[in-house]
Amino acid sequence: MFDLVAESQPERAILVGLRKPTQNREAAQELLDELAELTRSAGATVVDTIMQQRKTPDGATYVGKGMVEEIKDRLEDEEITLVIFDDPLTPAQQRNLETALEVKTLDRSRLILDIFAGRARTTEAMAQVELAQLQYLLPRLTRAWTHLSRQHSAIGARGPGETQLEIDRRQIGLKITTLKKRLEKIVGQRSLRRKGRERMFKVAFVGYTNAGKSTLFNRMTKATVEVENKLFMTLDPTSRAMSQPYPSRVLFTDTVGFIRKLPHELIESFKSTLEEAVLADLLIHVIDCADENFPLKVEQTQKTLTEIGAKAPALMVYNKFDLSPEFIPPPELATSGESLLVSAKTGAGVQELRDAIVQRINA
Ligand SMILES: Nc1nc2c(ncn2[C@@H]2O[C@H](COP(=O)(O)OP(=O)(O)OP(=O)(O)O)[C@@H](O)[C@H]2O)c(=O)[nH]1
Ligand SMILES: [Mg+2]
Repeated sequence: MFDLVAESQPERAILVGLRKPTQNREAAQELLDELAELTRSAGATVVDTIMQQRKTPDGATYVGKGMVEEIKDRLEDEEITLVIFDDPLTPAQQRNLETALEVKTLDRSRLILDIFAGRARTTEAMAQVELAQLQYLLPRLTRAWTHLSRQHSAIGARGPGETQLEIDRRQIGLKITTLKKRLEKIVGQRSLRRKGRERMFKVAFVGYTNAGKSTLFNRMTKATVEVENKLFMTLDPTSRAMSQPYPSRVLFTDTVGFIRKLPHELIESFKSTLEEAVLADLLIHVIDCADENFPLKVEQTQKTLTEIGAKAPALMVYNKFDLSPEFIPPPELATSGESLLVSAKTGAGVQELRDAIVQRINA
């Protein structure tokens, strides 16, 4: 993947999104703002954002021809090294845009994959991210990916009747198989470890990225998971067993966050990690109540939970209450239980959350 954090200076990026005529401006802008957060989390600087109103993306260049010209004009003036599009680009769009703009172009999926690649620390996370990257790359592998085809050493390097493109595809296919096998092995070890925990009451912290899951997890378990105001800080689940003040042993697990337009390759390859939420007896759905767009993020989280098959009841935990003391939880979002207000930062409401967990265990 691209290294967005250049040795010396961060890359300078322009972000481009589309707004359907039926979509309201705020909703479209909010997705672009989130793309900006993602870009910053990847280590690049956002110079500008562009939104074009269109019914559907242009088949050849995503935005219209005129807009391509407009973007191109701005690249030189502002020393832009990167253009990021908010929707998945087809291989053809990607190629045409890169030819026209003569700078690196990425889409949201690839940017998220890049952030995940930069954050992965454990063998498991690294294998999961690599698998997702290769699965993303495979259908996009075309002759334009010249860095993969060794054109000048073609003589002798070709198999009988095989083009370089076919060789590349086959090698990626083999790598995918190897990675899947390696992950299966890791998953096997993990389920052995799970055996020992079967009798514990399992609580998983889930929610949109940056909601404060790790901060709350740390406060409740005295763990020291790394916390930062960046998207996708946590990739690997961390678990802590606690006895006091609970009636039986409770296993708390902090998990990876969700986002809108999460590449399906990532959900697919992070299956074993997401399993922590699937096996939980209780979900703590952490929500940033200081974020005015929280309802959309709650909806996305619930959608992803359904998609991965996590069916445990959820406590709706509105975090960052210190930033928004007037906040009142909307009852319609609490689909399977009560809502609580907490501040992981100050500790307000955390005792009530513990009490609610005790009640659930006793029930
Ligand atoms: N003011 C305030 N800030 C908070 C609170 N809880 C978390 N934060 C901040 O929110 C940011 C994100 O916190 P994390 O705990 O890393 O969030 P997360 O949900 O684990 O995020 P990912 O792992 O990236 O999905 C950090 O800058 C925290 O310091 C809170 O109760 N109040
Ligand atoms: Mg986290």
